[in-house]
Amino acid sequence: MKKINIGLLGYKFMGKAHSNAYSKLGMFFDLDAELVKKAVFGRDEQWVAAAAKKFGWETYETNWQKFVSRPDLDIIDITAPSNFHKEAAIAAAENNKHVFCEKPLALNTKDARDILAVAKKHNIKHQVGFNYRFAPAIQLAKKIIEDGKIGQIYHFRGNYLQDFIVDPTFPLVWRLDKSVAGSGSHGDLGAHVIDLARYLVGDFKRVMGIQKTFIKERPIVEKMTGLSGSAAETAEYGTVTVDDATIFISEFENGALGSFEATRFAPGHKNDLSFEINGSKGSLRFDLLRINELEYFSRDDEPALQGFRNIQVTQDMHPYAANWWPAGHVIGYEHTFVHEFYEFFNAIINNTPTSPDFYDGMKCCQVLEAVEASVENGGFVNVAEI
Ligand code: SOE
Repeated sequence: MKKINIGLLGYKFMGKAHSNAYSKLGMFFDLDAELVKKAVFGRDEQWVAAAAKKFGWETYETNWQKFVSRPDLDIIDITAPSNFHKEAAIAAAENNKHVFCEKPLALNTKDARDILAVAKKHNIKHQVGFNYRFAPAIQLAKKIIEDGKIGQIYHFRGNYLQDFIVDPTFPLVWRLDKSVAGSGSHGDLGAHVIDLARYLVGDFKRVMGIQKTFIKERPIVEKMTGLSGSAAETAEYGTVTVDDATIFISEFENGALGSFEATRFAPGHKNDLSFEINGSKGSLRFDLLRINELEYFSRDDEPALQGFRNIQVTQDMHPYAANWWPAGHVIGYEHTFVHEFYEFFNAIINNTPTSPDFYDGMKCCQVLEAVEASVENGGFVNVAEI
């Protein structure tokens, strides 16, 4: 059987999620290839060696140029912070590797376009890590919409709420540094909701937003771990250069209206992505905290019996469900990564298109940037002008 050798760049939160997905994929899904966890890259030898051992990678590298040009690697999977995406993705594509890259694809639309151009030139397969598209409930929502069951879409209402930085003494981790992350809640959380809206409703026409950084100075971080970090009690304070919260409204090309909120200042909400879509014939509701469920309201139901029905998306006929457990045995967050990689590797093996690809990654950056331009200059910004 053909082997596909994977190179993983980065080994923290997303590196762990991806490593886990690679381990599970072959056990639950049939792929016409054997996936090999060949090499992991990290700058610090002690840490990357430990991660390689723990996550099951055969080898590790500490020199990224050497890593992306290793002849024994077929794909490069980028899970490093966003400011490294462009350099790494372009170098990998120039070495004719297929590239998977975490979201947001780049710090800005121009960089995203540059990455897309190189990927196209080298004719590699490319995909962006919008993993929530691959929750079975989202796939079912897509099918319901495509089958015309909620009719013409009028509204998309989406939120992504977290609270992990609400404490003003939470340190200045890389996610709060614009030069590393590109933006704050907007690009980290909002990017997922924007992508889901594009996937389910269609392209954005114009946007208008407002952003706020509630806590402008934070203790300088000493050690970063996953999302979090620690600072010395005597630490000096540095400036937060990203948004803590972004809210925007939009009009889609098809005439639907959207409203979006992304914040890390919503106490009680640890990781809560939710949306509602309203159409001429019905509505859909999803909440990540109830990832196995999709709510559907149909105006075609008998009037006296109308109401939101709660579909448990865990039966064999539901997307991906048959690959896991018998009906009703729920799945979770980590399974979305297994599904996205199943699609990515199938596209490589069968030479079919990937989705969401770097074009989708670029389109998301374009919406992010249009919102920022609107915050800066006021009023609506046409997304196509970015
Ligand atoms: C942290 O805010 C984070 O892990 C994001 O980086 C992810 O993309 C999101 O899925 C969950 O929250």
